[in-house]
Amino acid sequence: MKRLLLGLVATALAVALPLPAYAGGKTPDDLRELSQKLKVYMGSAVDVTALAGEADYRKVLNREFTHVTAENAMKWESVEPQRGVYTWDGADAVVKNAQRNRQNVRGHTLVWHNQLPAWLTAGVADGSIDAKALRKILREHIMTEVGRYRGKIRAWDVVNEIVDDDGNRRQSIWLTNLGPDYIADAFRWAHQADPHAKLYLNDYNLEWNTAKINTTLNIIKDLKAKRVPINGIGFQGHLGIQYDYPGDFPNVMRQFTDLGLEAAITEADVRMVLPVTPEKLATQADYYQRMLSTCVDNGHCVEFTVWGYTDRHSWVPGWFDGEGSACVMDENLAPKPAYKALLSVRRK
Ligand code: 9MR
Repeated sequence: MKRLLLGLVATALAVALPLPAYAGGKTPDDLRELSQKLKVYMGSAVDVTALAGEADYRKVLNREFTHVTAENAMKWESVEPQRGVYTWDGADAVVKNAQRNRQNVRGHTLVWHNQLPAWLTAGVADGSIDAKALRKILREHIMTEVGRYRGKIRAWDVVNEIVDDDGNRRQSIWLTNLGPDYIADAFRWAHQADPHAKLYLNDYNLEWNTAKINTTLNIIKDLKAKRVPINGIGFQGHLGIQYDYPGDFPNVMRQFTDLGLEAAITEADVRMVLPVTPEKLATQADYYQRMLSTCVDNGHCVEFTVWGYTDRHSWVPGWFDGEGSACVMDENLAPKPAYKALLSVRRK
């Protein structure tokens, strides 16, 4: 009888107690703990000036993240501003800081149409660099940069934004001078320079733009058929709450991982038209959470990187008039609802 009563009390208690907030156990304290729990790297782009000069920025970066990408410091104009004159300080600082803080590194980016050094674009424009010379210069660039960080970079964005929004291959100096094979060449050279790095194709609007998706899928199939060493697909993940959430993203990601690639969300941010309101922050939180869930649920998506973790250092206000607040922490590094929403994501 006593036992029965105890049992009844226990049952009543069990019913009365609120359900635990999360089925997967206690909520992680920070993104680093979440990363371990999800088995997905949690990354951030790094502003090298802030890394060097702002102790609070550095502290939070190193506490929260298990993966980093140099926001600008590894781009061609940063590492070779004059022909043959290399400036590795910023890039080295990111890699060194990562090694000290158990962070993996994404190398960004080897072949792009933006942030090229002036000597290169001018030389191509005035004809002093012809196609043959350009191909040699590209090879040299890839071998030098990838070689320098051999063994220290988990994944490279080998080619960035090579398809236009209309689904055509982008008419960059690479395509127009070297023809479409520059892509295969770039992957092969990168592989030669660091055989263990994962080699990615990275692009924006790839979460939803059908024309871009289809062309990119075809490029990858073609590369695979030619046994070109491509390992990953990067979805940049630049979203804005004034646009509908790209609800088909899980299927899109699946189409790519079905080709045998790993996936990463490489530059996530969710901007809004200012001013900030609690409603907008709630929508933003939902977008961030859905993006991370898409990665986690896919099973082949290994990294979720935000394009800057704090509104103090974000590319958004400088690029979109009247927009901002795109990051998971505010200017004072206080967590926004989006940060908490990320912490609540679990593997199914
Ligand atoms: O965040 C970067 C910003 O500081 C630079 O001024 C800009 C120049 O092109 O590049 C930004 O980063 C871009 C990234 O390298 C590639 N995908 C789009 C990112 C936002 O523009």
